[in-house]
Amino acid sequence: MELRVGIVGCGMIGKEHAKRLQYKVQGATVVAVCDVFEAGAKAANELIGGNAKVYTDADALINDPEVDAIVVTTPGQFHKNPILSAIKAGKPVFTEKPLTNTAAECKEIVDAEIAGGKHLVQVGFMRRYDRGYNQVKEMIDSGEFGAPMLIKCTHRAEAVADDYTTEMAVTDTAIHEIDVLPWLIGDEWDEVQCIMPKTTKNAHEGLKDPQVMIMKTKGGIVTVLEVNVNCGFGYDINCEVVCEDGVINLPCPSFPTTRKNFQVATAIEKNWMLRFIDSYDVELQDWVDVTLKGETTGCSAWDGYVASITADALVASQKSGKIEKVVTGGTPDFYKK
Ligand code: ISE
Repeated sequence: MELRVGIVGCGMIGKEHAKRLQYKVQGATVVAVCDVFEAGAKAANELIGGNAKVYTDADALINDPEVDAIVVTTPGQFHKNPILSAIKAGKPVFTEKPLTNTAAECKEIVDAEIAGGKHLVQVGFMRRYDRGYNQVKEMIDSGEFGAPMLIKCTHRAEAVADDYTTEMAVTDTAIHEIDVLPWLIGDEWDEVQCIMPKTTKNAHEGLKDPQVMIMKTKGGIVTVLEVNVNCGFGYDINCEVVCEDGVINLPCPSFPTTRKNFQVATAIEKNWMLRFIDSYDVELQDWVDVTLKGETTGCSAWDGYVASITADALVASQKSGKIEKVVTGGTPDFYKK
């Protein structure tokens, strides 16, 4: 049986996922694509062989009886409506991260899913499918290194577009660490703070970059995260977990090391799509497999909501400079695993 998928949002990641679902993932066919800009939807359709229906109205795609499941790849601020429409139509929906850009909107989604009584939403936090992060999780879970105490992370990118804002350092970038680290260590965020060092000359007007985010879990584990999105040299994701009996370090995946001109050099990945390409493949294959069985997996709407509550607290700290509390009110029974 094939899962007939409709894609809402045909920008860069929408086109990538369309190709991935059509040509790499087993068990799925992209039968419809939608973008408010018809040219974008048509371009996505061409990339997958030209046989999908082309829509400019997301609700029309979602309610098409030939579409079994939805993938939402619009920009984050436009995630809410298609997700709510998919829930209303009773169709499984995979949305790219973040669930939405604000906790208030995420809450609407969580409430709608609970009211519908069926788990339909999966949020695309692809790092949960990355081989390296999974190995780190296994090592932590083995207990061999003792309890984690401190996590030191960098989230660096070569450069960002002019419409990238100071808040997006949290809602678009740090949101990955906000989601993946509690999953990694089996804990929950308790309080967070954002500190602004001197801004780089490479940041565009009005953008504060780099930023340092300090986050503490209920269990007392402290994370120090450097977000630095105009570093100029590549996409540099590092995560070091300092435990009681040892240290687990997840560096960038390895490239050959060369020696020439009195230098030892190793390449670094250019961007996030290349760094996490395998994780995206595994993630969407898993979503298709599980959806075909009528089940859900991975990061739930509740997980996406909790990530957004944490992001809101960090954005508040960007403004206040103070430590801000992360208050979730506790996991509803519907989402308890
Ligand atoms: C982008 O949307 C991503 O999800 C990347 O993983 C992240 O590194 C980047 O900062 C975001 O803009």
